[in-house]
Amino acid sequence: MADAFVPRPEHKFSFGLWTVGNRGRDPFGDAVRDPLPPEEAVALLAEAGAWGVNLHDNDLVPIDASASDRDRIVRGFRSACERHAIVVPMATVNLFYDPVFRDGAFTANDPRVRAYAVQKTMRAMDLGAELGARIFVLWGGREGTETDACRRPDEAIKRLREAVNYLCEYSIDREYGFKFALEAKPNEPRGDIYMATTGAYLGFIPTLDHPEMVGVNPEVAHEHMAGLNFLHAVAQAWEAGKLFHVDLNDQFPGRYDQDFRFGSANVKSAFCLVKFLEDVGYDGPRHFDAHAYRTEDYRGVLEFARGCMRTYLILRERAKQWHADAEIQALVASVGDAHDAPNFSRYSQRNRDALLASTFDRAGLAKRGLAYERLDQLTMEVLLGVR
Ligand code: GLT
Ligand code: MN
Ligand code: MN
Repeated sequence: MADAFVPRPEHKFSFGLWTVGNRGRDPFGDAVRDPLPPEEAVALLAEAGAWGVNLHDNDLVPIDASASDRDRIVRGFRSACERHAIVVPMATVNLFYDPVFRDGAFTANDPRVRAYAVQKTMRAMDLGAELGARIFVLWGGREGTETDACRRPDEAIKRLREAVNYLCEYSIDREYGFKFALEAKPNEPRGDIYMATTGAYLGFIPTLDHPEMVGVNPEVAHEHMAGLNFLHAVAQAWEAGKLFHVDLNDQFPGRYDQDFRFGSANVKSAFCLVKFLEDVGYDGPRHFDAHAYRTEDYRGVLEFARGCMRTYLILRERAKQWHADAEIQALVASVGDAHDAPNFSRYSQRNRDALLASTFDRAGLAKRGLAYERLDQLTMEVLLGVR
């Protein structure tokens, strides 16, 4: 693949151990791939050209490992990362797999489960810090309900706040320098998950003790599952200074969590997303939280990983082309070119009176064609490679 679409470290492409290590289990069928030991996952990612690897505590260290086993495993993993020049930008904690979390982790009704969840997260933070991670993702997959008779949802929010506040203090206390990135999802594995959308977390964060330490980790599939526009969620997070991380994958709306290869389902939304991230200069990791089809062996997994990065780079190239296209730019510029509009950018008595006294040619304004059909067609032609 000697072309312009070769991943480089400055692109900051990362994958979770659980992504390339996904064994193809689903609710109706068992694993189709053998386990991929973490050190081999690192080798596979290096071969694909990735920059970073992310992990849950238990992707690397089994939940019941002894302290000495833990240290041995971590040492081996660290040296594999060094050998393959792969960094660990983000760490997270598994608060969803073990049956103890069946009623939630930070929001569970049993205070012992809540305390265990916080303790488990503190240990996952120790592990992440040891591996050099500076971003800590919290995805509350089990924080939800099948029946809302079980607890008041506002109580769940209070518990979640208490836990995140505690974890921020722990990071400060240990001088880990973590930024927390909260990841929303509307449902699955719970019937409903609290904090269903990125927007919900953006409303929650300012209520925390250390809001400056906490942002979001939006995932394409999770907003698409809810039928929402992912780019709009990302843009709101970016504008609020809260886009600490991003989970790239793909998903058809209204289905179970598909976690498809980036750009493989909704190529136009993927294009607009890449264009946005590049336009604003998003500088964080571009993390692919997806997995290969169940039909694949590990060769297919390698192709899957390459495909995620390659599609991103192709779309980035198309975005540059879109910006350089004179006809497209003329159309974009012509939409907002009315210079005789009254100024209302900042409120003052003078411009209040001027605005109230203004007259508008309402019918004329409504008649002017905006040429978005042409604009979209040209955008599609850039995307389809015929311009
Ligand atoms: C899990 C989930 C992802 C989260 C991961 C982090 S785990 O695979 O589907 O969206 O980002 O906990
Ligand atoms: Mn997902
Ligand atoms: Mn995710």
